[in-house]
Amino acid sequence: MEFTIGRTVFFLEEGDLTHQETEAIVNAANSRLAGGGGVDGAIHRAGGPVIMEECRRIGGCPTGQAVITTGGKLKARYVIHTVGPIYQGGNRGEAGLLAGAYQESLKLAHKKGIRSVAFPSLSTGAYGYPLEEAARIAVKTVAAYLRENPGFDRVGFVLFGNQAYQTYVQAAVKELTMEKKG
Ligand code: AR6
Repeated sequence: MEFTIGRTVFFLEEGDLTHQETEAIVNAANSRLAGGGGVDGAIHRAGGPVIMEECRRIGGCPTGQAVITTGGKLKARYVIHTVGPIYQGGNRGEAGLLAGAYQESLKLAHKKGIRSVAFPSLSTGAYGYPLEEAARIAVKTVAAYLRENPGFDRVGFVLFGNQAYQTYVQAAVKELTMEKKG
């Protein structure tokens, strides 16, 4: 599914993020940049050891921030590693940190002149963020950033599995329809 936000195509796809041909893909990393399971594991497996070598040199990334490495053997030229919050009930600043992870990833892409970016659903696997609430924050934050920063051609989400895909579609329809109404 695709929407237009300013001059940017905002897309939602079901699939595997590691197959994306956007200039950058975003990794749901941990603050030590130590690798792990989920999308992080898949990215390092598909991209090869050069990504981990760069992660080691960078050393770490605080929650809600982002860093960038090469994409190694991936089709994407870059991997932006960001760290979403571990969900602890919702009263520990999780929403702000999750929004921050999306914003900082896009800020870093923008600074590097990257024109297309694909995100996974940050924090909704091992980090336990409830999917609907995370989808709402993700779509709202990325859409707001694209409205204010016109430098991107394509930005969107690659969702793993139909449930995640449908949840993001619902969040996007709601958010972008509300926008049209005013
Ligand atoms: N493509 C797209 N989405 C994927 C893929 C894939 N190949 N694989 C999994 N997902 P998670 P988190 C989805 O756990 O919750 C790691 O160990 C998955 O279904 O990858 O932010 C890190 O090292 C889920 O919807 O990330 C950290 O320690 C979403 O990606 C920790 O997990 C995020 O799930 C980060 O946890």
